[in-house]
Amino acid sequence: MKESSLKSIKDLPSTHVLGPGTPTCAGCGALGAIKIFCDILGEKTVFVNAAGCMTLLTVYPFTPFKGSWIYTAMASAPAGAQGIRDALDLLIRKGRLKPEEDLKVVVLTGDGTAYGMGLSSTSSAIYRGLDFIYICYDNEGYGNTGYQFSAATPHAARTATSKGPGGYQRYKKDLFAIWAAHRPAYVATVAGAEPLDMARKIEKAKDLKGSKLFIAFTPCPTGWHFEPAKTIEVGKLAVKTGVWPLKEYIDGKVAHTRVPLPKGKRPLVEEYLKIQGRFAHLFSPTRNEKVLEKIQSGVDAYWESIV
Ligand SMILES: Cc1ncc(C[n+]2csc(CCOP(=O)(O)OP(=O)(O)O)c2C)c(N)n1
Ligand code: SF4
Ligand SMILES: [Mg+2]
Repeated sequence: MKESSLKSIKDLPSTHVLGPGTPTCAGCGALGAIKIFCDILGEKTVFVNAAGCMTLLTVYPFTPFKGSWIYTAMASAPAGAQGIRDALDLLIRKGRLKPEEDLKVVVLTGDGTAYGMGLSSTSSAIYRGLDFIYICYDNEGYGNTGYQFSAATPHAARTATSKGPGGYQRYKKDLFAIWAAHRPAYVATVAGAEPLDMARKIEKAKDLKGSKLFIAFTPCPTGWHFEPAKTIEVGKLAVKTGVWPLKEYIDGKVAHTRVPLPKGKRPLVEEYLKIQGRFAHLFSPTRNEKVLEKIQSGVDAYWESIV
């Protein structure tokens, strides 16, 4: 695998595919992450977009995506992608489309679809070896419908459907492990707050044949209850505290692309939690040491298991 030509964030291409005037909330982390995907993948793309906040970017007859865009139901985006891939292959085989005019098929969904409703059709698509890119922007809840919990919601977070004193009682699914277990061409976790790491991974994977999957950590000021100006800070803290590991799966192996400082030197997870209103009940009116300790030890155990 050749070394990335991207040495700093100044090297990132900007095609300004997405920009001001888009109908998302101020500080939307998903928008920033998707812009980087668009900039690196270029215009020769078909976005297959399941219902979610990012669907609102396209309001007929306008779209900020420079390639093509199609809407699908939450459960069936990879099935839609299969149809488009088959149609493109057929057109090329019949000589009605030149191979150099081929388009990349890119599924774009939120975590509600990727971790839950669309997991079955995704599993089947990877199993069939569908040549596509799947981008999940993970805002850890059903943002578009008022921020209900999803299978990506972290333990103890408050959402519109986990308002009780303890917040969400279940645990976030390990989607990276689920996808990697299918042995696809590529899987990565990325974060909008770490654009260079993200851009290098997209650049590395975009021309691989087969299923290529990205789970993008995308803070959501509206659902997570923090100031829109803090989106990057929240994202960076998730990486620095070890909450969001940056890693990739390729050729059957998992490698971490960023390893946080060792325990004792890295910031405590509570630095990340306390700047978000969805975890405010862990700090006020009294600190919930038991839950804070449980979350911290879960993160520590993860890094002990791999370093
Ligand atoms: C089968 C189905 N159930 C419910 C909805 C309503 N709905 C539209 S968007 C959405 C939330 C999707 O959550 P996610 O995939 O995480 O994307 P986000 O809204 O967070 O961007 C829901 C539940 C729907 N479109 N289809
Ligand atoms: S609810 Fe969250 S993910 Fe959706 S547009 Fe607003 S900030 Fe972005
Ligand atoms: Mg979501």
